[in-house]
Amino acid sequence: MNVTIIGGDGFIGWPLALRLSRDHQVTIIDNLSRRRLDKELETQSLTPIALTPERAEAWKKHSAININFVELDAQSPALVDLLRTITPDAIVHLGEVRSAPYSMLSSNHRTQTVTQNISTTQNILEAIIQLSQKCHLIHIGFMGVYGYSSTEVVDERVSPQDTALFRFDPGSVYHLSKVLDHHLLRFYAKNWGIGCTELHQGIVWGTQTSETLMAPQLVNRYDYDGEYGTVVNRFLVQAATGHPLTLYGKGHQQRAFLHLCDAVRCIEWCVANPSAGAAVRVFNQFSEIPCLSELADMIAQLSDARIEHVPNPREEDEANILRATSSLWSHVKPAIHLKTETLEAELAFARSFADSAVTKTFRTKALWKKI
Ligand code: USQ
Repeated sequence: MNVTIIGGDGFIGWPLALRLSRDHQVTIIDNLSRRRLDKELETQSLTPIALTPERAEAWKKHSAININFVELDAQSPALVDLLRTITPDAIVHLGEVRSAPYSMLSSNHRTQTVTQNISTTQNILEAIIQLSQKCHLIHIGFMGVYGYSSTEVVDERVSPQDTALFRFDPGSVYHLSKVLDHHLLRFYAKNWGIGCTELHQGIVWGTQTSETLMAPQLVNRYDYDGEYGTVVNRFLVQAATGHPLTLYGKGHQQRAFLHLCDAVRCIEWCVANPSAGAAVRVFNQFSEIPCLSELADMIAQLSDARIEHVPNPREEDEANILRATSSLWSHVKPAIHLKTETLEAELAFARSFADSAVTKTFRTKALWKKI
């Protein structure tokens, strides 16, 4: 298959590009905005990531596989002509501003997240309807779109005729933009017959996959700062650098999690098994739902780190029960779980780069109520 990954230079996009290129012809389209955001946030990936052409060159050297890279903003009108030359059978859309705290930093960040994410998704859908061939769109949504009440979250296929909506209750502007994306996908599927898969992922943790481990220049990015770092990877770097683990509020929040290797495997399965016909197929994608204080305890025990109950910068229930299932489990069983041995290996990896951590970025600047 011919597969285009929009946002293929990012945290999930890069390891996904490497994996898919083993069986498919892969093109990365990326505007490299995630790298520029590091400058704005005065942080950097814990791991020293190579420039995109250098990464692709290193992959070619180690695997003899070519990955095409085109630097382009997927909001650009030039996207359609580019896709006409690529003729993709599938597009994986990871090209969005992808952080809940970042989206809540200020009025500008809220506006940027909504406008950029919605216009990118719509431009991709517009481009697909101009293509002369069928193209399956895989969009990455997140479990956070459902919110965290006690209602069970099931995934399902949504036919173009369905008028019932999922029960969405986003907790950040970023998650709100994913809800708006969902409506775009449904409308384009209904009206133009586009086949879409939407993956509602849990919080992805871990950094490396078997491919990114093959050479130092292939290493994946590792975010740990207060805006782009997600909770497990943040706790690991905090523990690795001898800092307290910043548990927000009571820590009785339950969240869905997934290791990066399993995230890549799930997307790989969706590429190989497209959604049939005109519909939005929705899968939840996670491996387990622990409570944050359990996670903090596990990492604290491995490292002797102290747990600090930081006043919660977010508007969220600090003691919820999340009940969810995933129909994707009957096709792809998650293989890596949040347990002592796996966290120990991740902690050792974080320790090997601990000297390069910019520890002043551990504190978030994103306050949910800020005007
Ligand atoms: N938390 C802490 N301490 C920290 C950071 C976070 O206790 O230092 C808590 C938060 O209050 C929250 C939970 O950990 O209750 C998860 O926070 P997170 O930053 O790891 O994840 P979240 O804000 O939900 O959003 C992140 C990414 C987003 C992705 C989402 C997956 O910003 O890219 O979509 O994870 S999900 O939440 O399943 O939708």
